[in-house]
Amino acid sequence: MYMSIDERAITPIDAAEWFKHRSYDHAQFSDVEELGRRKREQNLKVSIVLPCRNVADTVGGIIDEVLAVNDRAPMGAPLVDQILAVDADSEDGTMEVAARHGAEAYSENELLSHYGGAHGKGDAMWRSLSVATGDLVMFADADTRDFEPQFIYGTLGPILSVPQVRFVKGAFRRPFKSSETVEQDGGGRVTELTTKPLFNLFYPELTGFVQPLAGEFVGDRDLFTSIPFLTGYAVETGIMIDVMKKVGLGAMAQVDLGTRQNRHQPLRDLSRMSYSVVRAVARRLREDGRLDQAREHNLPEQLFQFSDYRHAVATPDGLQLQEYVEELVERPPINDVLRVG
Ligand SMILES: Nc1nc2c(ncn2[C@@H]2O[C@H](COP(=O)(O)OP(=O)(O)OP(=O)(O)O)[C@@H](O)[C@H]2O)c(=O)[nH]1
Ligand SMILES: [Mg+2]
Repeated sequence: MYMSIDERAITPIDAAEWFKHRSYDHAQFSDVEELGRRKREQNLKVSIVLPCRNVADTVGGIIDEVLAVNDRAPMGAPLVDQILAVDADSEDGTMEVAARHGAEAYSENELLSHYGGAHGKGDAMWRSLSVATGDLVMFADADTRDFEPQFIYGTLGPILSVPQVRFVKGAFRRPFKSSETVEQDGGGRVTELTTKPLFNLFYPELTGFVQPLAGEFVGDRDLFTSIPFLTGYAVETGIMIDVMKKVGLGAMAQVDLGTRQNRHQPLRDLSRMSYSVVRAVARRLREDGRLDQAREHNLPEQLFQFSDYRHAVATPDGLQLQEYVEELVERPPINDVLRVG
């Protein structure tokens, strides 16, 4: 039990400060033997959860990669002790593939079944906590084509090596591949167009995260079991906000995992995904009484006029936090102006 999670001093730190001290690179943790020893010293077990919906073509390779990393760890100290695939009753044979490659495969609907049928990705992740036994729980999307070993050791690296760190989010470049071209950073459109602008406005502490919606992250089981989970695609947004409230930004980290290519959904499907993110943020704001405040114009005027836009990005030279000054001025109805003249 991490007794200190609730009591841990929550020191509010600025996103730029945080970015400097809590951004890591997977290469810092490539000594898998050393990482395995650290894990053994701390007597920690690790579960990895793969939420799956029609990923028969990718999930097997990901499980193989996890097992290959385990083979590089010291005898008796694998990095990952339990591999869980939590499947949306996919019709493409995902469950069978996952089980054949060595995962414990569950239907999301059979876990905590008294809650009825599962509501999307977030619900599957939440239900997986009822069967995840590790002290640390790592999540990873199961639709990644180029799943590399560093996705495992890179994500686990900071949490196994830096005592203050209790939550680690993956960061990466996301190319956008169309039939003819590859645009190096064209992926992650919901993140760029919805999450980052919303965080800039309402949760500036979180603006240092390059991929706040990444499905690759790890945290203490005690942490994940003590926060609510939003269902569907709202889950990552909710976790970011709730983890920050629970353990503070200083206990969160990000790690550059390189490049990640996954399936791209059509733009019109992203609109709904975007809406999930907006709803997650609105829900938290309402709970904190901040939506009403905004309506009463109690937010500082300055926020509406001058606002630095912080943009965390992964580049060929590593992670960077760029800052732009965005001025938003409201002109009065021009009738009012012209009438005066
Ligand atoms: N169990 C379960 N898994 C899901 C569900 N929806 C999505 N997933 C899985 O969750 C992971 C991420 O879902 P995606 O739909 O790829 O979402 P995304 O990666 O944010 O979106 P893209 O950028 O379009 O890939 C994948 O492994 C999916 O198979 C669901 O309803 N239930
Ligand atoms: Mg995906």
